[in-house]
Amino acid sequence: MRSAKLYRYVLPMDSGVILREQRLKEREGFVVELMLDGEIGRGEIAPLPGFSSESMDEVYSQLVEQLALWQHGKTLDFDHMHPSVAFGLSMAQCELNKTLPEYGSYQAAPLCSGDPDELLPKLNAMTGQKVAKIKVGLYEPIRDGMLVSLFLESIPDLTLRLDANRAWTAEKAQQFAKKIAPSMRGRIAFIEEPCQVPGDSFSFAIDTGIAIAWDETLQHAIRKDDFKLEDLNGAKAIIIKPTLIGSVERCIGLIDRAKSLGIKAVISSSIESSLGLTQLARFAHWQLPDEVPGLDTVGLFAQQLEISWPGCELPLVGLSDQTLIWQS
Ligand code: OSB
Ligand code: MG
Repeated sequence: MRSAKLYRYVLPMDSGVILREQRLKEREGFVVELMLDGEIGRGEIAPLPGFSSESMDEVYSQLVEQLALWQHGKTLDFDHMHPSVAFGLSMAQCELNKTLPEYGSYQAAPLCSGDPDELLPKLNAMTGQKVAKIKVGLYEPIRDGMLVSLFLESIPDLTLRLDANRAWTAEKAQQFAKKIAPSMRGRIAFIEEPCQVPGDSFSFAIDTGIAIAWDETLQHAIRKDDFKLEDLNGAKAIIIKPTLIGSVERCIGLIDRAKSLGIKAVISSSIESSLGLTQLARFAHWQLPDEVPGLDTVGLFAQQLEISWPGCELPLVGLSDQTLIWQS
């Protein structure tokens, strides 16, 4: 017997500067529960305002339609769903049929968006590879360059990931790079999307020797029917945010293609609740066991949902405290 439940959650949070354009004070989304023969599989569907093209209403109608199909034993066609819906439903299925392993990569790259002093204790607590992520492009590029350079000089075993979210012109990106000594540039694992125009980011990588990663560019390109990863050249890494990309199968396809092209793939958060985030950590460990994922976002929330992120002390609220909006 198949049955399903659909919850709508609202959690207090403060996205701070992570989202740049808008500061989210609340995060809302859906959680599906698929039940079959006493087993349960959950998935989170939380389109991210400013990033996802689908709205909560669109997601709701598609979910109800797809859940009815699932209940009648139909095979779901994830390629024709909104990315967030495809991701959440496919994740619920993976949990239900136990293809998603339990063990997760919970050691995420600590995210620093403002005060560099906050990053130091987090780095000291890291056991394996020391890798942190710093948001740049919020202040003057020269200041960013000096800050990055200071971190690299003072912590010799540190590797940095940077993210400019397309903040710079080619000229500003150059001003940033000038502040980083060439001998240090290799310790910047990559900078995500330094320039407004992808072509400028590509030239930046060639001119400076600082590796780049595609994030927004990948999200746009993948919407096209004739998408090919090899057309997105010039980057050392791609950032995969499953909520913005699509089903588990689709993400695995991208990861496999990236591996065969020698491109690093990094699983990253779209600010899911602790429920979705822990599944992303399990997904990351399953598919990319040697890669630190970009999942240090649970701290933006004031509460966790149902499943706790290991080591996180924020209060946990249950799914049963959220609104059950549909069930079969
Ligand atoms: O800019 O990469 C981004 C989260 C939501 C939307 C956009 C971004 C992010 C993150 C997630 O930075 C954290 C990470 O990638 O490490
Ligand atoms: Mg990014």
